[in-house]
Amino acid sequence: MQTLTVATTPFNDQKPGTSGLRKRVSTFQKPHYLENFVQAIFDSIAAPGGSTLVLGGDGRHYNREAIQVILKMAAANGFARVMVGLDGILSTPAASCVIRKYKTYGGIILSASHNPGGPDGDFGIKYNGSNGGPATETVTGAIYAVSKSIAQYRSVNAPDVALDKPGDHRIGSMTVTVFDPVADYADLMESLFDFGAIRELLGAGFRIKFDAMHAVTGPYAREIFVNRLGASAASVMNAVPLPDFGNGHPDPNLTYARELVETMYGDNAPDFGAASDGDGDRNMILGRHFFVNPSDSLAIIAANAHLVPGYRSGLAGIARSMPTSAAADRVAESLGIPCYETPTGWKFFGNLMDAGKVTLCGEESFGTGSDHVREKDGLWAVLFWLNIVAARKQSVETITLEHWTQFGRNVYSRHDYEGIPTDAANGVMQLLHDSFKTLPGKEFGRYAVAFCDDFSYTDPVDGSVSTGQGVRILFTDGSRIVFRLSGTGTEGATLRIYLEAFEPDVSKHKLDAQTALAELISIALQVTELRARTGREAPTVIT
Ligand code: VG1
Ligand code: CO
Repeated sequence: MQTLTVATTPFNDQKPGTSGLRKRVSTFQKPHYLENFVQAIFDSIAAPGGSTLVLGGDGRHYNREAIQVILKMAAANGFARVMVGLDGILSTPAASCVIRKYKTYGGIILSASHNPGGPDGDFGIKYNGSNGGPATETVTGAIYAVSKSIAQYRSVNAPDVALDKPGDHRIGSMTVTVFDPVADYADLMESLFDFGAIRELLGAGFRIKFDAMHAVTGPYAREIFVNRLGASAASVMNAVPLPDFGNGHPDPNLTYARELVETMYGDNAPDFGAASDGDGDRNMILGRHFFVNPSDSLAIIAANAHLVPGYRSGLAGIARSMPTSAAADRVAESLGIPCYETPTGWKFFGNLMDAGKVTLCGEESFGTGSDHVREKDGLWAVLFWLNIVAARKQSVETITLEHWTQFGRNVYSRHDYEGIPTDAANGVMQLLHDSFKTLPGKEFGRYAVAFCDDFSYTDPVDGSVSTGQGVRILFTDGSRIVFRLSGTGTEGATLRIYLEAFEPDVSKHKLDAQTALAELISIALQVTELRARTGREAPTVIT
């Protein structure tokens, strides 16, 4: 087989963001764009000859084409085997599971996660290492550096591989193994949770609704909920992965998972609702007429972990991203275990899990997971909740209210302003930085600013430092507002405002979060001059 060395010139915009490189499909379709980035990955990771790579994606537009390109490049770069999910499908947590189970060198995941898909939508690519987790900032920095000076990439002349035919195929001396993307993952779930108890719960008339949002989790949810747990086929909606996600926005939140939300808040609603995102690593948990905030979900999972077989022996620790509420910290304190605060993005949890410092991790952005893999895991979180409900025989709402009664409630909300002009967004962040000196001591109604900073993190395992991870304004009563610019968008800028206030008073626990946080919301608008600077009257998404 002839190896081709193709001359190329660098693109200047291949810096991986919060989770890999995300761009418009049309950008990835530019000649050499994908190839350059893949070669930059291969050059940076320098896998020894004979290594195995895992490859798959969330099924979005351009998934199959990209896989064929990457397979040929892997052959030319000396890989002995690539394991590809059937039809090119592999959820992000399943990819992590397979990398770990088969001890491969690493994997390439094709996904832009919750971003819309289709020819006019987004595409994405990221590299995960042999621990199954997203490459650390050191590795993504190296990839970016190579991408800026790349002069050639390697490929081979070979026919496309039939991704719909399970089994071994060959490209020259490299084997391509097309495998069932669901089985290993479903087996792992069955090893962690009490499937017997959940089956009994569902058999006793407990009704669930899982929304796969026409994204990758459809086949996984069918196998797990319907085939293995006996739920009715109607329990899984939008279960067929589509390249454009049915024109939807595969982001499981109250805005974009509207169909499910309407079902769960409607008449005769099911007992339990959940949804996942494009690549299957996020989760939204709903009870009948009830929404569980993701920060609370992490805390409730931690507080109830002793009820779940895979976690009965106890938790080493918990980690949460900085903007995630401190609800989990309260649980960690009561369990006598450490709680770590990391920057946004799952890549920061890997070292803590590998070092055995934490068992559970979570982000406010509908991401929860544990050391069973090295990614956040949507269906895992759904199964965790079902296991808790089966063990406690209480509704989602009762479990949450009882949790708040015991620990107090960290009232929480995130306001996203999507697609604002980059200049305006940078101006807002600059204004906040400029206010660091004058804000402390300032009073806004019943709130007084204690201090503000731009969060930086020193990894306790490898000592690496990540700066500029989000502006925090902390108030004297422990409330806070956090401001960050998104690192996953592809158009303009997205400003995220995270609001949190602690409410110990049980009589106020049922208050709507927006009402309870109204004062903080208005402070956030005031200190950012947001309306004047962006012309926006309201957030795009509130969660
Ligand atoms: C967002 C979330 C972050 C999450 C990241 C990847 O990043 O806020 O918590 O880890 O998406 O999730 P950002 O930079 O846009 O705020 V996924 O499911 O898109 O891989
Ligand atoms: Co995702």
